[in-house]
This record gives sequence, structure tokens and C-alpha cells, in this order.
Amino acid sequence: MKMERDLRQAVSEKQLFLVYQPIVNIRTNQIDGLEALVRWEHPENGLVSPAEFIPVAEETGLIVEIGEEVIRMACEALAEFKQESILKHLYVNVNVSSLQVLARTLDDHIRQNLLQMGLDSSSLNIEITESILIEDYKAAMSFVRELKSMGVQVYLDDFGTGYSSLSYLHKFPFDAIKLDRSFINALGESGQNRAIVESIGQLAHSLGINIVAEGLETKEQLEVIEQMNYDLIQGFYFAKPMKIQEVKAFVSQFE
Ligand code: G
Ligand code: G
Ligand code: MN
Ligand code: NA
Repeated sequence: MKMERDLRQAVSEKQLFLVYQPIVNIRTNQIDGLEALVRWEHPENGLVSPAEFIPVAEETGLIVEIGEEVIRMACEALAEFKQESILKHLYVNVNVSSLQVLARTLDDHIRQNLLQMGLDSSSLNIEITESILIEDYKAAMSFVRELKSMGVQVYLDDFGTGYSSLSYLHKFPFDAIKLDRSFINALGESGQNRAIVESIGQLAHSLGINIVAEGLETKEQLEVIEQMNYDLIQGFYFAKPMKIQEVKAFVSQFE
């Protein structure tokens, strides 16, 4: 399969890179961190979305190497941010898919990279989705516990889209929940949608978990969320994902 061969080459020839989207603290209006999102610059086809190549990477097992490369690049960025006073407080969130958790080697890789690059483990957050909690509860639990024991925070991503069971929320020691952007998208449609978004925020807080609103695109959405005691917000309203030099300039100028 051509995609598989190309993807193998992508890893060995460093065609993968990360873009970073700011995560804004709603109370201080400052950028607390960045979500890292992988991109593939294919030599002939140009930019390929992870929505296209992550599934292929999973089918072929290449996801393990790609995931390791993503962690390495994120840690490299963190080491770079540490050099500048305006950036040194930033954390970076990295997405991890279920097959990466099932491979059971990622936690070791994360530990090694943090150690090698002299990083504080609290500067790296890992985002996992609900699907892994359902596919393999035990593997998910041991992964999350391992990360937590090294001081890495764990976020539950795309909340509300999967077969979410609320029982997972108190069983797993999540640090934050990211409410899926479809809920933010639907905010203007009805009072019921607002009630759901607000209740999920309250639920998170009652469990001692932070709540992030994702996919915020308009001033109207921001004004609604601002009344709801959310902690963090992310979306095109503030910024799209950017390459590292661009995001460094963006954070330096943000107020
Ligand atoms: O950035 P974009 O919206 O194109 O991302 C599409 C999907 O790919 C999202 O679900 C996102 O979580 C996922 N994704 C982006 N970067 C990574 C990554 O480094 N690893 C994994 N496993 N998924 C990623
Ligand atoms: O699944 P996950 O939440 O990791 O996916 C993040 C994806 O969401 C990224 O691909 C990013 O480009 C996209 N994204 C971030 N902010 C917005 C937004 O405001 N609107 C839309 N439509 N997509 C967004
Ligand atoms: Mn994510
Ligand atoms: Na998400």
C-alpha cells in the first residue's frame, strides 16, 4: 500500500511536524498552554491531515513510532520554550489514540524524553478519548495511573461524543475534561444546549476536574461560556493551530 510506504518514509525523513493551538485561561485571559497537533508534509501531495493518516498508522502499527516522534517533538518544543521568560510557563498537550495506549510502551517513552530533555513533568499533558476507556479499561487505567505517578496530567478529550459513561469520570483521575466542540457549536440553537454545557462544567467542578471549552469560534460563544465558570477555552476565535515560530510570536504578543 502506497500510503503505508510513504508514511514509513515520513517518519524516517522527518516529514512530520507539530502545529500548536493556544489554550486560554478564561479568568486571567492569558495563554496557559498549547495543544500540539501533528501534520504531515508529503513531498508530492502536500499537507495531509491526521484525520487521514492516523487511521492508516493505526492499521499498520506505525502509530507507535509516530506517537514516539510526536512526544519527542513536543518535548523539544518545551525545551525551546524554557529558554524564553515569556514562554517558559507554557504547557503542551499531546493527543494519544487508543492503539498507542494498548501498545503499552508510550509511558516509558514519555518518561525518558522528559528526563533526557530536563523537563518538568507538569509541563506535559496527555489527551485521551473516551473510546479507550471502553475498549480496554485495564490498559487505560494503568496508562493513566502511570502518567499521573510521574506528574503528567491527563485530559479527557472530545467529551460527550463517544459512548460516554459518566461512571468513568470519577473512576479515572482526570485533571481536565475537554467538552467536544459540537456542543459549543450548538450553543446558539437552544436554551437546552446551554443548560447541557453549563451542567457539564458544574459536574466537572464537583468532581474537582477542570473544564475546557473546545472549538470556540465566535464572540457570542465566548460571552456565553464566560458566564458559565469554565476554566479554559480553545478555538479559532483566538487562534488556529500554528507552526512553532508563529505560535511563539503569537504568545509573546497576546494580552
Ligand atoms: O488537527 P486536526 O483537527 O486536523 O486533527 C484531526 C484529528 O487528529 C483530531 O481528532 C486530533 O485529536 C487528531 N490528532 C492530531 N494530532 C494527533 C497526534 O499527534 N496523535 C494522535 N493520536 N492524534 C492526533
Ligand atoms: O480531537 P481533537 O479535539 O484533538 O481535535 C482538535 C482539532 O480541532 C484540531 O484539528 C483543530 O484544528 C480543530 N479545531 C480547533 N479549534 C477549532 C475551532 O474553533 N473550530 C473548528 N471547526 N475546529 C477547531
Ligand atoms: Mn485533542
Ligand atoms: Na477534542
